[in-house]
Amino acid sequence: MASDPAASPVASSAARAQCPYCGVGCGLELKPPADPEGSWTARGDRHHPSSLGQVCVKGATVGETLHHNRLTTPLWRARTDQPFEAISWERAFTLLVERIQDTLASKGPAALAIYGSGQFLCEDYYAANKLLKGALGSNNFDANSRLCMSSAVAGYGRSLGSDGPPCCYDDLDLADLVLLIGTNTAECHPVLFQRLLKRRRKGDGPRLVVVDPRATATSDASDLHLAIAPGTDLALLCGLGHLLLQRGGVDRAFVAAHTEGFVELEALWRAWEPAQAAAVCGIAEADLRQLADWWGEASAALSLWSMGVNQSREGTATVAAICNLHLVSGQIGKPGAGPFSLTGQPNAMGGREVGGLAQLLPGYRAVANPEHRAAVERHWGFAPGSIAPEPGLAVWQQIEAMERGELDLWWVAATNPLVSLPSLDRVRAAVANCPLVVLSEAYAGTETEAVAHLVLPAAQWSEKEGVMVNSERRVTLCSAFRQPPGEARPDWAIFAELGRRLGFAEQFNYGSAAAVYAEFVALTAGRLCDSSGLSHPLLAEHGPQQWPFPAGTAPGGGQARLYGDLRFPTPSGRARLWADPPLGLAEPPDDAYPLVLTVGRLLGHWHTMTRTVHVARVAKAHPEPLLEVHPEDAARAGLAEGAHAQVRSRRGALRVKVQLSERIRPGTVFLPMHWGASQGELACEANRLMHALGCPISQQPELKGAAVALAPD
Ligand SMILES: Nc1nc2c(c(=O)[nH]1)N[C@H]1C(S)=C(S)[C@@H](COP(=O)(O)OP(=O)(O)OC[C@H]3O[C@@H](n4cnc5c(=O)[nH]c(N)nc54)[C@H](O)[C@@H]3O)O[C@H]1N2
Ligand SMILES: Nc1nc2c(c(=O)[nH]1)N[C@H]1C(S)=C(S)[C@@H](COP(=O)(O)OP(=O)(O)OC[C@H]3O[C@@H](n4cnc5c(=O)[nH]c(N)nc54)[C@H](O)[C@@H]3O)O[C@H]1N2
Ligand code: SF4
Ligand SMILES: [Mo]
Repeated sequence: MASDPAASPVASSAARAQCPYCGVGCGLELKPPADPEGSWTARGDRHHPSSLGQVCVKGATVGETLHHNRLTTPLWRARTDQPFEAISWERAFTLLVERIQDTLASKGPAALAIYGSGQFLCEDYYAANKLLKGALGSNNFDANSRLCMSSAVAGYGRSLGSDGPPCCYDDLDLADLVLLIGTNTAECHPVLFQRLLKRRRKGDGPRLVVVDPRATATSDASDLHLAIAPGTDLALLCGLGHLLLQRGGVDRAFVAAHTEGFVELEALWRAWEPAQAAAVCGIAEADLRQLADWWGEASAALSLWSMGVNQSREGTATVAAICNLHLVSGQIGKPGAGPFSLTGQPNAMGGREVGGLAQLLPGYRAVANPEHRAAVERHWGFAPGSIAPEPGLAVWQQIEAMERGELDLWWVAATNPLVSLPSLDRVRAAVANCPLVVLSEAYAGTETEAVAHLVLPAAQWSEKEGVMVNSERRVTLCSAFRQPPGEARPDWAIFAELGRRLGFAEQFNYGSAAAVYAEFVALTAGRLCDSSGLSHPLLAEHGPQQWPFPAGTAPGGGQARLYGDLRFPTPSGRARLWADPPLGLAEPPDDAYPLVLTVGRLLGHWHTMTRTVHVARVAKAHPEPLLEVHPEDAARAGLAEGAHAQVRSRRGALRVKVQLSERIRPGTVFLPMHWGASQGELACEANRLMHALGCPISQQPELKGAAVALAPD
C-alpha cells in the first residue's frame, strides 16, 4: 500500500511552518532544493509575528536533517533479541488490534499506555488521546512534557486557576527588569534572548538578572548573576519576599483586591531573614538585596523560567513562588509584566490544550472533573462513563507499572525515553518486562528502538500538515511540503486508522488533518484556551493567530495577554498565594557523593540528536560530550583538563572527558543530555546517573540534580 490514505497535500514551491525545535516557535520559510536529491533550505519568516524573520542555527539548518536515516516501513520482532523484519501496515494493524483486544478482555484498559510528545502536532495529540482515553477507557496517555512543562502547568493552575502563560513576546520589549531563573535562554531560546540583547544594544534596558548555578552565555549578558546552589530557588524567592515586605515592595491594595492567602505567605517570608536565605543559596547577601531593590523599582517586571525551575522536586512550589512574587507586587496583567514560562518543545503548549497529559482532557479540562468528562464524551461520541474517572499513569508511574508486570502495551511516540528518562538502567529493566513495546518514530536506530517489538514509521514535520502552538499562545499551521519517505504516515492518521479497526469507525472517520483540528477547536469553546474561531483554512489564509480566539474573532483579533481584567479563573476570581517552605534537593550531596550533577543542553544540539547529528556545522561546534568541573573539585578528585573521569551516582557510573571551568559553581558538575547509547564511542548516558524522585504535585522528575562522586578513570 502506498503511504497514507489521508496524506496531506504537498507543496511544490515555498512553504511556511513553525520551526519544529524549541517552544519559541519561530516562523520558517522553506524553499525547495534546486537538485531533487538536495536539502530544503530554511530561513526566518518575516511575516511571522512571534519571530519577525529571526532564526537560530537549529531552525536555519532543519532542512539538512529531514531525509537521512529514515524509517520507511513497519518493523516487527516477537522478541527484542531477534532482528526486525519489515512488515506491511496491514499486518501491523492486525497485530495491534489482536493484542489490544486480548488485553482488554484479560486485564482491562489500565494495562494499555501511550507515552507521547510535545513534538506531536495538535492533531496527533488529539487522535491519540481520543483513542486511549475515549475509545479504550484508559487515561494512561502521558507525554514527555511530564519531564518538561508539568510543573509550570501545575503551578499556573494552583496560583492563577488555570494553565496558560499570561504574557507575550512583546513583553520582552516592554519590561524594565527581566528575571531569568533556571533558564539558559541564550542557548535554549536563542531568538528571544537576541530580542532582549537588541534592546540592550540600543541602550534601552531592560535590566537582566540571571539565577543559575553555572555562568552561561545567558548570565554573561546580565547585570547580576546569582550563582545559587542547585535546588535553592525557593529559598532565594523567600529571601526576596522578606526584603520586599521590608522595603514596601508589596502592593497592599492589589493583594487585598485580587489575591487570597497573603497572611500565610507573609508569615513564611518574615521567617526567611535575607542572611539566612543567602547562606542557603550560597550567594552574597548584597546580591540578594540588589535584586530586591531592582524588583521594587521596576515599573514592569517579567520573569522567564525553564527547566532549572520545573525539573525539581519542588517545581510546582517554585512556579507558585514566582507567581507569588508577581501577584504581591501587582506585576501581572499589564504590558511588560508577568510570570512567563518558556516552553521547551515546539508544541508542548498545544499538547496541554489538547489534554496530552494523564490527568488532562482537551480544552484545559481535568479527568477528575465529572462535568468535564461528560462534555468530552458527548463531543467525542462515546457513551457516558466511557472515560475512566481517575487520572492515568504519569510516565514514571508507567515505568513502575511495567516493573510490576502490569502493562501489556507501552506505545512510545515522538520521544526517545531510553535517553531522556531518569534512572535509565531501571527503565531498561522495567521495559523488558512489557510484552509489547511499540515505537512510532521517524528515524532508524534510536535507543528506544533497541527495546521495541513493533516500530511504526512516522511522517514527520514537513511531511504532514498540522498545527503547533508556541510559548506566547500563538497558533501556526505547518504545511506539508515534502513527501514522507516510503510508507511513513502521520501519527494522527495511524491512531485514527487503529481506532476505526477497533470498531470506532464513526469516531475516527477523518478525511484530513483539518477535520481533526476542526473537531478539537470546537471542544475549546468557552474555555480559557478558546480556539474555536481557528481552522486550517483561516490559519493558511491569515497566518499565525494568538488564542483566546473564540468563534467570530476577526483575524489578528486574538488576545496578547491574559488577565488584563485581574479576574482569575478560580472559584473566587482571585489568584492564590502559596506558602510552601523550601525543602532543597531530593538527593542532597553527602560524604560518599559530594557533588551535584546537573544535566542540560547545548546551543546546537536537539535532545537525543536524531536530527541535529546530521548537521555538520553543529557536530563541529559540539564534537563530544564534556563534564564541566570547577578546578577546585577537579583537583580534589585528582583530575586534570582533558582527563577521563568516572562519574558515579547511587544508580551507576559512566566515563567522560573533563573540561575544567571556573564558570560552574564549586560543588556542581554539568553534563549535556544529548549523547545517548546509540552514539557509539561518544555515548555518555547522563540519565543513567539521575534519580526519578520528583515533585509530588506535578510528577515532574528532578532531572537537574543528583549526588555524584568523581574519580580518575
Ligand atoms: N539548543 C537547544 N535548545 C533547546 C532544546 C535543546 O535540546 N537544545 N530543548 C528545548 C526544551 S524541550 C527545553 S525543556 C528547553 C530547556 O531550556 P533550559 O531550561 O534553558 O535549558 P537546560 O540546559 O535544561 O537548563 C537551564 C539551566 O538550568 C540550570 N540549573 C540547573 N539546576 C538549577 C537550579 O537548581 N536552579 C536554577 N535556577 N537553575 C538551575 C542549568 O545550569 C542550566 O544552565 O530548551 C529548549 N530549547
Ligand atoms: N537529565 C535530564 N534529562 C532530561 C532533561 C534534562 O534537562 N535533564 N530534559 C527533559 C526534557 S525537558 C525533555 S523535553 C526530554 C526530551 O527528550 P526526548 O523527547 O526523548 O528527545 P527527542 O530527541 O526530542 O525525542 C523525540 C523523538 O521523536 C522523533 N520524531 C521526530 N519527529 C517525529 C514525528 O513527527 N513523529 C514521531 N513519531 N517521531 C518523531 C525523533 O526522531 C526523536 O527520536 O528530555 C528530558 N530529559
Ligand atoms: S529559537 Fe527555537 S524556534 Fe526559533 S529557530 Fe531556534 S530552535 Fe527554532
Ligand atoms: Mo523539554
